[in-house]
Amino acid sequence: MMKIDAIILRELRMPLAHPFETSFGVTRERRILLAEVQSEGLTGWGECTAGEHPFFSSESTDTAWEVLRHELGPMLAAESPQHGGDCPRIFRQVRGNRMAKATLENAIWDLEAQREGIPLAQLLGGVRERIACGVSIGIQPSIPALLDVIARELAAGYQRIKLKCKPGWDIEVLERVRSRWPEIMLSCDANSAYRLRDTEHLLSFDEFDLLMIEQPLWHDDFYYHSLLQKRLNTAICLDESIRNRRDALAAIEMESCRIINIKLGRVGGFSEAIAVHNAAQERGVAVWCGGMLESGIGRAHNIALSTLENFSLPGDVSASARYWEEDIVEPAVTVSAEGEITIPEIPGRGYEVRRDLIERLTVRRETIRAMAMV
Ligand code: OSB
Ligand code: MG
Repeated sequence: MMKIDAIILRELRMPLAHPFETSFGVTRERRILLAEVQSEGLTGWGECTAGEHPFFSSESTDTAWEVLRHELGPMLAAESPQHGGDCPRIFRQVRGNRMAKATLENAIWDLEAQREGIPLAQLLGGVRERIACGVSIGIQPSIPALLDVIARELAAGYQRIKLKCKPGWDIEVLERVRSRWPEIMLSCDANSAYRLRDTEHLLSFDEFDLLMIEQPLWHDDFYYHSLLQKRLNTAICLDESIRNRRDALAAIEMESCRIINIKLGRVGGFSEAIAVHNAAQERGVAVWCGGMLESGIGRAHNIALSTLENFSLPGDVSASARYWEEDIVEPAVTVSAEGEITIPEIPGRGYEVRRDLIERLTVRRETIRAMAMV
């Protein structure tokens, strides 16, 4: 049993090293919500992957803060969980708010790994010593600017290039990239920027030998993606619409996609991420780990998750330096010239937290404790 002594919520402001543009907007600075869960002398950390605005999903930094502060934090503080996997039961009364839930559940898994004295990857059932890394490249001011970024990422060793796309930043971009690099592993991510009337246009993506096209249609859809997938040779990968194992089963059954992106926050934490992973594996569907511009804490969790067997495609799990001048973990996450991250062998999340830096970046904090017994 892990008695919870205190849960400390913080919001940090972290400017990105480079602005990140998707079909739904530009991010220049992250508002990162961290949870520090203290239990019997150990500290587990969790990061909320909600965006600054409810544009990727319905959660945002502010909604997650409220739900953590008033609902999930008090629920967890009143319990003494044994495993990270107990959290879905503890939080079952709260509907949705999966990114908020994942913040605390992942911190408990981190705590549990420390208590057991084993790496988090091992606690999760991971089998890899190294994971394969790709990059997600935002929409750029021009095609030449994009080509420069791609050249730099390939030189750094990344194994797969994913391009953010939208109407007006797609066919010509893919043509130019493919003609310069005919052989690279290439994919694109529309973040729901297209509609069914764009089907003919989307079919022309088949020319570019893409590994996949991620979430072309509505953020909450399976059916229309299945209609599109029937006509498209390129594999569809679903991101936004997969909220849990049942969604993964529905999408696989309906043939809405051939690949699944697993994000810890989007599915509500490690338990459900493992469940999605297993469901996909049993049905021969490959998965990879998505990213949400995380700080080193969320990144450490993504790295550990990516060691599970069916994470067979390079993830959007890249080096700290691509995002931050200074990351809040020590050592920073680095990627080898072969485009791999080596899994740390120390207990817990594998990266130390830089408390001094976190303190400097904190703009608000709140402590939650169990109500005193009367
Ligand atoms: O759709 O995968 C996405 C970032 C923010 C919101 C959604 C997405 C992304 C990324 C970035 O693609 C991945 C990364 O962290 O590098
Ligand atoms: Mg995506």
